[in-house]
Amino acid sequence: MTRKFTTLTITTAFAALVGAGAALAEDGTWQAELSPLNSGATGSATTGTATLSVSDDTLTIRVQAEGAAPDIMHLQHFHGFAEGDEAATCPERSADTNDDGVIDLIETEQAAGTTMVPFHGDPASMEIVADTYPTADADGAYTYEQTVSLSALEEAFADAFPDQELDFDRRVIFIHGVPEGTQLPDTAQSLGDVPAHVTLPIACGEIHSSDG
Ligand SMILES: [Cu+2]
Repeated sequence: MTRKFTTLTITTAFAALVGAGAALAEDGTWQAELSPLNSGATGSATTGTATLSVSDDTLTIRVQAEGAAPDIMHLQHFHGFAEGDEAATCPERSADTNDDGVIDLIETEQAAGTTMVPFHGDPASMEIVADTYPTADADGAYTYEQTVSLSALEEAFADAFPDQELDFDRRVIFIHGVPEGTQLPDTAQSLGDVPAHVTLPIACGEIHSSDG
């Protein structure tokens, strides 16, 4: 009698585990407090809050930013390491390895890894170059909100980064972009043909689960 009960309990527990495993990411909420980067070069301190909420197959991404350069589009993404299980961190002052006074996109890579998921009109497209990133208002503020099919994003992410899962807890969020014509050192590096003023990081925050 006792044995039968135990077997049944284990079977039920196992079924529950398998069921939970079917969803790659569990429901929950993650947050990042965004702190200014390169404010010496930009002349303003960009701050903000990003929230990622997963409910069933819906990921809702919200970013509220202020102190960004007004009236221009701001690239924003989460970055992380494409290999291994290292957690990305926001770059410190010492990340300016060529000592030109700015931490450019390439100089963030040692601490934060690579550009992963864009927060624009279609994150699951994984297209980094796009014109649907948010634009700051005349006061340098913007609110971005986008819902994404979690399964579509996970599929696209797995194609781009075969050894990785979304793993928000190991990622950081960057906001980029200063006005064209901002005086940047010639040594400021960028991504491919994209001008350095577009990708210059202006805020960064590490993502943490806010579910305790
Ligand atoms: Cu980025």
